[in-house]
Amino acid sequence: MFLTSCSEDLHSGSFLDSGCWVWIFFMGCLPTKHVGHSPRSLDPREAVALAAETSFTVNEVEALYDLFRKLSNSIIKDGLIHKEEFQLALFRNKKKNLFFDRVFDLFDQKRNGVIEFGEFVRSLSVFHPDTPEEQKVAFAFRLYDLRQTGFIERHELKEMVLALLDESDLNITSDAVEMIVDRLC
Ligand SMILES: [Ca+2]
Repeated sequence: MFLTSCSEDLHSGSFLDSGCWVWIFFMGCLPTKHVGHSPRSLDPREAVALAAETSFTVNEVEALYDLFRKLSNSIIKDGLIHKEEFQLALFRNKKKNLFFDRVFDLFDQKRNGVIEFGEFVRSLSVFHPDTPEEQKVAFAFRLYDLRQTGFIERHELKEMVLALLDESDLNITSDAVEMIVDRLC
């Protein structure tokens, strides 16, 4: 059902389009087999606390931990997701762009340049089907409010539209971009 809703968003050009994409990517990466008895496994108390705080179940938090371990040790094996690791996971070998930077910044809630497990789970929870719409909208708003002024200005919207088009490898004329932005404003 959520995928259907994402598809509808994509057609409607909703602010949540990019969020759907992030969600589908990460959920698609969830390991099918639990890592299990590793000394580096998740503290059960943390799993319970994160499940209480987010829309995920304890089992889902544990599964996300397996994914987090994989991503956080992909380049710099320190149990934290650095920007390079995030880029590798989301964009493979593509060059990074504004959209990527904004998504990373929103996941990096402490603004210390790395994504910890709690930040990873809390951020992904925004895209969970059971998460209240207000939280999704607030996240999308922050994504587009590039200068964090509390307003989404026309040029910010245009920058994000250009970044998303670039990410999609679509060649659209400048006039067409202006029309898209005009329709969204
Ligand atoms: Ca790392």
